[in-house]
Amino acid sequence: MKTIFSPLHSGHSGQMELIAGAIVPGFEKPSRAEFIRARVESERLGPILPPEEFDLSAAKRVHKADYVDFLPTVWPEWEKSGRGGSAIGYTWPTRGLRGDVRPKTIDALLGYYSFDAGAPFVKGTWDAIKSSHDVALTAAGLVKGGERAAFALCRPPGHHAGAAFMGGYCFINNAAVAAQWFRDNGAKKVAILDVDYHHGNGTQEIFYTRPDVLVLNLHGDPMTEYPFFLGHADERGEGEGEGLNVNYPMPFGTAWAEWSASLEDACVKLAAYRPDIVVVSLGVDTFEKDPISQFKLKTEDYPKIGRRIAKLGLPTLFVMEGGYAVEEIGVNAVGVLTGFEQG
Ligand code: 6XA
Ligand code: ZN
Repeated sequence: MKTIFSPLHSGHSGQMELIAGAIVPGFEKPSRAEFIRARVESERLGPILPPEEFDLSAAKRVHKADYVDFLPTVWPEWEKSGRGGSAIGYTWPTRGLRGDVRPKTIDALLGYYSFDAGAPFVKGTWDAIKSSHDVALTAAGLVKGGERAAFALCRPPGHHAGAAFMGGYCFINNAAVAAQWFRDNGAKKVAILDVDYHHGNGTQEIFYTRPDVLVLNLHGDPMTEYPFFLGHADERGEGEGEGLNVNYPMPFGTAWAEWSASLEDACVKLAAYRPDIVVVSLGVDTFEKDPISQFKLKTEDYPKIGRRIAKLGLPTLFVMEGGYAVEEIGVNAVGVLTGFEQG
């Protein structure tokens, strides 16, 4: 399997984040991608190739154009305002406030275009976002070109980013952009299987009323886990998308026996949908030693995930999402991929 990777991810570095009442160095850091790249090499998964450059037209098919156009302006505007550090919003248009009026200053716009303080910008952030998007589309191109699978080693991740908002380390929803690109390039139906520990609220929002993209999400129950405000089992899609959003919220402490039962159910539903392509939002923060997560998957479980996905027998694009136990992130992520190749 080929891996697409860009060194430009590393400019998105040194961000601070607000978590559990403290400002701390960002968990979503460059070494994550480097550990995965090193493991791809040492396991000889296949060649590691740079992305091609794509314009933002595919991104604007799933995100609002004004949101996409805002992203490259953030750091220049922040610098103009005389500040360094991390550009983060601090006021959000929640219930009872006007979310329909676009404000004017950078602080206000950062709040307007986000749902939390979890997507900070530094100087290299836009170039990293754009490269991550290019990585996903380049890998999608390989799958469309006939490869059985490809690995988009995306950083920053994407699944929390919605049509017009960032959050949770995510800016452009790489998996959603790739799914849309497949639709626009011949695929009639696409399925997105999100195995990251956190609910992919952005992906759900983007495709919620769509009949042509099935979204399946396995994740920590939002009653007690981030992103808290989406990801319940009764969210099943709407209108033409009715029945085509499937959530598997699971409690803290979930280990392979229960988690794999959800995966099995998701795979059965996925197969019944008969998509042309599968996009896997591949997070490995389900790992027992993940510093911000509460599931109990073990290193030996990750190849089994890959083998189950391989059994679907469908062209598959793996898009990297979360995972913060940096020492093991490469072993676990590449474990899924080698499991797929053996399956
Ligand atoms: C709270 C935690 C963000 C989790 C991001 C993640 N700021 N999503 O891993 O998949
Ligand atoms: Zn996650």
